[in-house]
Amino acid sequence: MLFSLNRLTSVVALICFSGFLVACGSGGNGSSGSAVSATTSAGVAGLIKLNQVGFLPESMKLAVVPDVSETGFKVVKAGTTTEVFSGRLGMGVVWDASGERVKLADFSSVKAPGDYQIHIEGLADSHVFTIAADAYEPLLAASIKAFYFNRASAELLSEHAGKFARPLGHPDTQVLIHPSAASDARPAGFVITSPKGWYDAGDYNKYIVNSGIATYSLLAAYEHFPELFDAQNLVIPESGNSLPDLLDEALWNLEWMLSMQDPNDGGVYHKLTNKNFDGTVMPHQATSERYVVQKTTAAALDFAAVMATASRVFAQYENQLPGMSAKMLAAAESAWAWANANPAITYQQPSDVKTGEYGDKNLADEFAWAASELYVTTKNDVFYSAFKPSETQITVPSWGDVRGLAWVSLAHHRDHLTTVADQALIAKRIESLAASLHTAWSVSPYKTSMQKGNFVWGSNSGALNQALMLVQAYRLTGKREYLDVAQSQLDYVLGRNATDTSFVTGFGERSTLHPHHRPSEADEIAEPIPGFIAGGPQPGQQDKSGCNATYPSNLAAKSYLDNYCSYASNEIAINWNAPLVYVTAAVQALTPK
Ligand code: G3I
Ligand code: 9MR
Repeated sequence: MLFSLNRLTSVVALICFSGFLVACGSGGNGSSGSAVSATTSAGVAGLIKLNQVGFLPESMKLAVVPDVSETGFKVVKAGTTTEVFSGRLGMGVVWDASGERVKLADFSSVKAPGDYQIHIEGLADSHVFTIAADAYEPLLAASIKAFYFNRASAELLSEHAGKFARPLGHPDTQVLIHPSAASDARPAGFVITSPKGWYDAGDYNKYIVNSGIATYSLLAAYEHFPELFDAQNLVIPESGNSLPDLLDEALWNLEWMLSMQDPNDGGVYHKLTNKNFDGTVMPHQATSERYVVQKTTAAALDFAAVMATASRVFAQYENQLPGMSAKMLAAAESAWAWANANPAITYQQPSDVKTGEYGDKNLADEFAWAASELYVTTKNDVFYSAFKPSETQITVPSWGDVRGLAWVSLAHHRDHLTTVADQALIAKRIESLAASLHTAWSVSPYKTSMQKGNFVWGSNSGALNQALMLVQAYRLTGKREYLDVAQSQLDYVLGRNATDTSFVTGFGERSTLHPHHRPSEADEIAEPIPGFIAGGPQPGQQDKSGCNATYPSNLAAKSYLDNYCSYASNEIAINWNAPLVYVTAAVQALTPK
């Protein structure tokens, strides 16, 4: 629907609407008639691609341009021919991930606030983009508000959810112990209560492993950039209480996670789920029986890491939440003890359960992450040894590989660690990863640190988690290039990619419209719920046998299908939105004013 002649107007309306819901600033895209031609002409390969949301005045600003014979480009005021800047295009270079030869336009020196387009003779003008000091405020708010929209066990009222109001679904007050999770104290069929939490993704199940990295990333955003969140009003039910809204939102999931721990032994159930995925229905229409399934070592360790983190974050809110910080730390410690007593229980999907697995056979990274968070929170050197610093390498985080998060927390708290902490090693690990990502970016025709092999399920979260790690290096060293590469990764998910798509619903002139997200599909509202990032391109196409639509390309960076059927490229997920929150906040907080 947004690709009609009224496309631009509709998008602006949607952005303003999402702004209404999330207390938006003035950073939405401006309007212009000429941008309409950009997506009704030559096809995606012939388009100028850039971050469709925009830039801060001091951001690095790049666009990717098809390999045309023109050697120059102009920045014009949106919808006009009024030139504000002209520059030279780089050389045409082929990106193996997309099979395209492209040139680069650098307009970083344009800093005056306003709405602009890139103009190149013979090409459609680019999408309209904004330069503004508050360009990312609506995006930051909406990317957090998306978690509210994915709350389980909650009625969404119109005063908070606008037209996306919906009845309560999945109360999860009558959850059965699955035979795989049975114990003497809680045999199969025993009923527990485990409400709240966020739906994992486009499905309605709740998984501890994925909740772990998602909740941590939000808590890290708060720990690193509290000033951005302290006064933020997300228009959620808790707004106006004495906690920042971001922490209220995180607490919704933390309370659920706490209920997933068996108080009898400290073990943590791997997931709370139906036996089968729900159909395409609204939450209140999905009424299958719910189970907690198998206690696993990964669940216990991710739980321990997040509870240890939350314990130190909520320690400053003792008056508002008496006892909560201590309760979280005790929960972390008992989960840690359970994991050490049961160090190799990997997830085995029972034959009668068909939902997501988040199975992981390598648990060294989960042990390292839990140990490091417990160390940072308690300053007990035993946990530093358990972290095994010299053996623990650094990688870009994902749900199945969380060791990078351990280094993030150590680096952030480096001035408050005990003497056993190897400060040089912490800095070396962070910088070595950032340097390799910077090298990849330097040689990338699209100026992204995403390489062909990075296009796996949820690739957009890979791009953002690369940025999250680069941000740590910038915070540690102050080297501007690391911030610039992080900006590039944000640019990538907001439109400077081979699909010409801003993958965040409601943001950008051509954004994801049909995510694999049951509420967005079943609610009979044309546009998707705003603020969700789609998984993104990846060539696996595991969903194609069930899709009537065809992927436009098999190439890694172009293998993206904006269709509800495409759960392998177009689902949304909490662990993909969380680094969007983190990176948007970081870029906003760290870019020089
Ligand atoms: O890591 C390997 C990589 O080494 C290899 O080169 C590549 C080749 O395909 O595969 C990579 O593994 C992929 C992995 O995602 C990467 O994280 C697997 O093929 C791929 O099947 C796996 O997909 C997972 C998917 O569930 C299917 O199990 C996604 O990570 C995971 O995010 C996704 O999670 C689902 C939940 O199960 C249910 N809820 C929705 C959620 C999001 O789609
Ligand atoms: O909707 C499910 C999505 O959340 C999962 O990520 C995905 C892979 O596990 O599976 C989706 O469910 C599909 C199922 O696997 C196969 N039948 C079609 C379902 C989508 O409607």
